[in-house]
Amino acid sequence: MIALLVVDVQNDFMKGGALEVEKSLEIIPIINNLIKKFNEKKRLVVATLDWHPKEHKSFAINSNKVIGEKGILHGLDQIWWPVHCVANTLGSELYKELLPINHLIKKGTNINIDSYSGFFDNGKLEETDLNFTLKKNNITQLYIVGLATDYCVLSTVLDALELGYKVFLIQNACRGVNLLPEDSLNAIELMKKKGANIILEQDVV
Ligand code: VGL
Ligand code: ZN
Repeated sequence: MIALLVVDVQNDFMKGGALEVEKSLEIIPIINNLIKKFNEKKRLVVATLDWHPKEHKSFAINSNKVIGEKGILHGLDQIWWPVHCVANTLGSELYKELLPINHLIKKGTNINIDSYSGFFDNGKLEETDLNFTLKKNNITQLYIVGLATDYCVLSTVLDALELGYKVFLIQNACRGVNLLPEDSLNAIELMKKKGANIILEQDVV
């Protein structure tokens, strides 16, 4: 069975949000087309939500660091982010123009460790319900879209491949942070090298 996985399409990553991803509005109609198509075919649609306590240590201000710089958190490489996607705030809600999605998976809830992938935290210490939900629905193939290409989409795709899913990354339904201008293209190359099929929305049947 096939599922659509919508990664972190939340207000804080959209225009005017705390961690705005450039051109992220452009992917909304594309993702909505996909949601419509999947709903019509009675296929599963799942969304992940970046869902941080306000004390989260990935926020520069909570670790006495500078936004955008690199450091170490919980023994792992970390980029210091602005406060974003605080649980139960407007910024953490799914973008209002996105069609409704029934299955929601929250991640990033442990203050001491960041969580880019929808499956595990960055240290693979804890697991979300995502793999369980997919397995319960006999999903073997994943179409993945959303934000951000170079962080949460990348990590989610790599974990999905490791877990044995056949993965289709829909390139025109993703946008990246691009701290370095080439980050998203490098992420796409890496996903491809690891076995993801890089496609466009038009290719989805
Ligand atoms: C994300 C940075 C921090 C993402 C989440 O959704 O890609 N990026 N938290
Ligand atoms: Zn985050």
